[in-house]
Amino acid sequence: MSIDYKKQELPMIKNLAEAPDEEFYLPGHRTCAGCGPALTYRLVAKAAGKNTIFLGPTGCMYVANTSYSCGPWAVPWIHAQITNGGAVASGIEAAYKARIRKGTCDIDVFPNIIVMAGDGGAVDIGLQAISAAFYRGHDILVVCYDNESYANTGIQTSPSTPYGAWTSFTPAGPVVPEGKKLFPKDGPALFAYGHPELRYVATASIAYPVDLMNKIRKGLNQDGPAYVHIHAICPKGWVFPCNKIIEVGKLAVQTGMYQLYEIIDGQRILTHAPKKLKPVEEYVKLQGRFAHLQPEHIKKLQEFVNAKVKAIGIEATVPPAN
Ligand SMILES: Cc1ncc(C[n+]2csc(CCOP(=O)(O)OP(=O)(O)O)c2C)c(N)n1
Ligand code: SF4
Repeated sequence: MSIDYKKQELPMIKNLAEAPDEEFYLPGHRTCAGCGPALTYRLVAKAAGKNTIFLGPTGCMYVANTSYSCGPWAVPWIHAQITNGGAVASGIEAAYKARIRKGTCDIDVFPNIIVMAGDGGAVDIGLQAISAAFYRGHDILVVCYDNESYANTGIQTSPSTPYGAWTSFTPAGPVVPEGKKLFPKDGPALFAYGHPELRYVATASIAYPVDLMNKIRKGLNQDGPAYVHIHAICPKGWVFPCNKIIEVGKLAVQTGMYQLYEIIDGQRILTHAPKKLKPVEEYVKLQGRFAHLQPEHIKKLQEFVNAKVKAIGIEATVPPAN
C-alpha cells in the first residue's frame, strides 16, 4: 500500500540526557508504587510525542490510570475492549486515511496510532483482532506491556506467565507443586512470522529505556504496522519490593529469561546479548511468585531458558543446577 499522506520521521535518541524533556503521560494515576507498565507508558508517550492517539484495551493501564473519570494523558486516548484493541486501532487509522483522502480533515501529518495492550489484551484475548489488523496492514503500532499476568483482575495466569509462577489461578499445592505447569507463549515470534504486512517487531524492557524509546520510534516510523513487546515489571504480581523493578528488569535480561531483539524482514537482530548469562536462580529468588519452587523446577526453567537463548543466537548458556 503506497503512502498518500505525510508521515513524521522520529529521530533516534542517543542517550538518556538527549531524550525529550516533554512528558505526555503526566503525574496523577492510581497505579501501584513502582508500577513497570506505568513507566512503560511514560517512556512510550515520551518517544511518540504530541502527534499521538493512544488506545487502551481493558487492563491495569486503562483502569489504574483512569480511576475514576480522569486520565494522565496529554494526548487523545480512547478505551477499547480487551478483545478488540487491534480492531479499534484499524478503525481509527482507516477513518484518518479516508478523511485525508476526501479532504475533510485538516491535519497535515498522519498521527501515531498506538495500542497499549496488556499481555492478555495482546497475546491472549486480544490476539485475533491484532493479528487481523497486522494482516490488513494498518499503519498502527501495537505495544504489549507485558506484566506476565492478568494483573488488573487480581493476578491470574496469562500465556505470558512464566513456568513455575504463582498466580491466583495457578496456586502451588501438593498436586501441582510448581504452580504454573505450562511454559509461556512466544508473542513476538507469533506475530513476526506469518504477517506479510508487518514491518517491524521488537522486544524491549523498561530497564533499558533508551533502547525502548528508539524501538518505539522505529516502529512508528514504518509505513505500516509494527509490534513492540515490552517487559514491564509488576512488583505487585511478582511479589517483590517496589523499588527493585529496574534491578529485576535487568536481571531478566542478564539471565536470559527475557531477550532483547528486533525482527525485520524475518531476520532477528539481537540488540543486547549478554556475553555470560547469570543463572535463572538469581532472578527467581528475588520474587515471591517463585518462592515455592524446588531445585528440580528451577532446573527445568534453566533448561527452558538455555534452549530459548540458543535458538535465538545467544550462546552463553548456564549449566542447570542439580
Ligand atoms: C471480554 C472481557 N473479558 C474479561 C474482562 C475482565 N478483565 C478486565 S481487566 C482484565 C485483565 C487484563 O489483563 P491484561 O490484558 O494482561 O492487562 P493487565 O491487567 O495485566 O494490565 C480482565 C480479564 C473484560 N474486561 N472483558
Ligand atoms: S498490579 Fe502491576 S501492572 Fe497493575 S498497577 Fe500494580 S504494578 Fe502496575
